[in-house]
Amino acid sequence: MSHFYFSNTLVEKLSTARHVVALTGAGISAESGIATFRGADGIWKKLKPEELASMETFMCNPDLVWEWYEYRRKIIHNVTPNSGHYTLAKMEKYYPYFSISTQNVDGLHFRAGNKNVFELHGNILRNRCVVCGRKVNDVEFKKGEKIPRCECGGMIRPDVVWFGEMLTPEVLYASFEEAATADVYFSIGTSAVVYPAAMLPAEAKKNGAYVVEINLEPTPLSTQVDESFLGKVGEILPQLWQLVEMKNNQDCE
Ligand code: BJW
Ligand code: ZN
Repeated sequence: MSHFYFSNTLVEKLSTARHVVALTGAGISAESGIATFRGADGIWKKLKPEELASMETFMCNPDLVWEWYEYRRKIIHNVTPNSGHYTLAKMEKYYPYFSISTQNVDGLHFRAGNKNVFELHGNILRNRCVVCGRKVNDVEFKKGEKIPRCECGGMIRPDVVWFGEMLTPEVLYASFEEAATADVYFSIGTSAVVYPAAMLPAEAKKNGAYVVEINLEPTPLSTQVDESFLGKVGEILPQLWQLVEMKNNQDCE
């Protein structure tokens, strides 16, 4: 376990902030055992999911896309949240206003106990009809079987956001609102290359938030933030939060 140095400024800002927001990406779930998309061992190195996660591929080859999602669902089903997720759950309890805008579709923030979560790219555990949009939860697909169909005849697809598709407007609007009003904004475990999510930290900064990045490696965002920590979120965030809790306990004495 590495030990990190945190500035007094950051600890002070976190202990006095009223509104804290975190943008999260695949990196926060990596320590739970879910592969990231673009990191060193990212799944997209082998499978080119930029192509898999598209309506075009789904329409041409729905079996392949369903197979990929069923594979990932099984993994997600068998993992648990990690210390990064649990620290964000503690933070939600502490602040008057706290939210997460997540690009992850794995639902682990909810499983860790967070309630105020905006799922920018949907949720892999849900499905919907490509024709009428009806939400369908319990469908299974096994290799070699027919693609699940809705009552209306349309194909069922995972309820996630693929490239070229609009994010749910209410979720996107709320995430921008949260960014624009945050005192401290975290960008955690995201390569910050997928838009419009990648615009959120800049929106926060423009509106006066103190912006903090946590990632294994530098990203296009790193030079724009107030503080950048290179390492595992499951180590950095609990250590930082412990300092904030210690400071608050001292201030109460
Ligand atoms: C750790 C760690 C540890 C590891 N601790 N860190 C503006 C400019 C340019 C392009 C566009 C633009 N606006 C829109 C676009 C197009 C496109 C886009 O962004 N393309 C770019 C790639 C160039 N965007 C879209 O199409 C979006 N829609 C849209 O904009 O609609 C409007 C519109 C529509 C039509 C016409 C015109 C406008 C939709 C984007 C949907 C993205 N969907 C996916 C798949 C979701 C479903 C699924 O899961 O299957 O979302 S793609 C994939 O990338 C997934 C992720 O949520 C997303 C982001 O990835 P993330 O989370 O950052 O993961 P990684 O793997 O990239 O990074 C992990 C990081 O963690 C790494 O940095 C590691 O170092 C780090 N890490 N372990 C800390 N332990
Ligand atoms: Zn339908």
